[in-house]
Amino acid sequence: MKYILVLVSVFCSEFVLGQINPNATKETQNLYRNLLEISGKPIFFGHQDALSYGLNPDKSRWVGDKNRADVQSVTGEYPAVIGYDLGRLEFDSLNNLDGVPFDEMRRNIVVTYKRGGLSTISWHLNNPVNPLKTSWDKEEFTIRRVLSNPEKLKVYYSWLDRVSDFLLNLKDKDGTLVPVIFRPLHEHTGSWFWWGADHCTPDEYKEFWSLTINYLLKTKGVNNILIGYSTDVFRDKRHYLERYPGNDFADILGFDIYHRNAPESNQQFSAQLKRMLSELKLLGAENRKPIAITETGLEQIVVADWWTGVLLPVIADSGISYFLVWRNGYDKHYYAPFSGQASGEDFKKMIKSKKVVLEKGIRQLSIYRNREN
Ligand code: BMA
Repeated sequence: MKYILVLVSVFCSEFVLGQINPNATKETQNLYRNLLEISGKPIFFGHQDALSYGLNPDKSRWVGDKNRADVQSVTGEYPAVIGYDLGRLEFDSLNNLDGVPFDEMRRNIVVTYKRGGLSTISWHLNNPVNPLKTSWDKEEFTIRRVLSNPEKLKVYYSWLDRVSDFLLNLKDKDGTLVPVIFRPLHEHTGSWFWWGADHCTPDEYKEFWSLTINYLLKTKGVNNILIGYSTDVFRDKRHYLERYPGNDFADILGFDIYHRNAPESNQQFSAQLKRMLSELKLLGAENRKPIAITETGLEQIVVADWWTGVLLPVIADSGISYFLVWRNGYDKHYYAPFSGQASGEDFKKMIKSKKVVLEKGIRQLSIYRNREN
């Protein structure tokens, strides 16, 4: 019996090889294993802030309506993946940087888990060197200054304490911790955030990243997160890995890419996405990590058949676990169809293809269960 147990545990630990946190909760380990196993067959559709606000047919905003989501009013189903952002959790703010109450966020993450869906969390945090400045205010060499100044580092750790509290409070009624993807310090191949490429060296970025992850996982014992690493557009494998902190510090490999200047750039976008996906697929396979398009979208979806005409042909066999489109913020800034929006029919066509799924598709796959049994 003992022998069998040892064998089973060896097999299991080998099976989750690639996941960085050996102390991850059972549900979090299952999630990792299932994402690897499903590997994009089917792909999960995700939408940022889907349950928090959106647009009415006349493009005025709705905010905080219970059980409402734009994709749901188009298809009858909630997205499979929902994105959230913790920006402003650093302070005593009740709402995040886009006005979403943190309490509501917490509740929606649990509701999504109960529904069998997945939540992913980014963090547009302010600047620890000067907390009045946002992610987009580029104080010179913030990371270097935080790493070399114990006072600033203390500020940053106090912010991570708040993030840990938030994550460790994601519990269902039985007290089970809800697994989520945490995706910090994103789009770092670009330079629009203070942690971006022009504002720190690769070594500084990596050190800052590993300090962050070690603090969350080891010091704070946040065992219900998978860590997402996501660049912005990258030139090649070398560029993708230039600031990669190593296989012990990231669970999911992804990138963010937006389609701009459509329809003129349709071909160009497809070609670029195709190249990046084929490189990501190799990286995922080499490192045994699930892969994803962690953010994408065409603002205002000005191409009515964008979903099946531009996106789907490129992603269909890419092996990505999910793609997440950005938020339906206001009349000129939206990325998912809402009732009356011109790409709605085409979006439904994409879901009909079964290559991309919403709420029902992800629920059937029981991503938090050990599906071997
Ligand atoms: C950006 C825009 C901003 C928003 C930020 C963080 O892409 O949507 O309006 O504040 O993301 O969600």
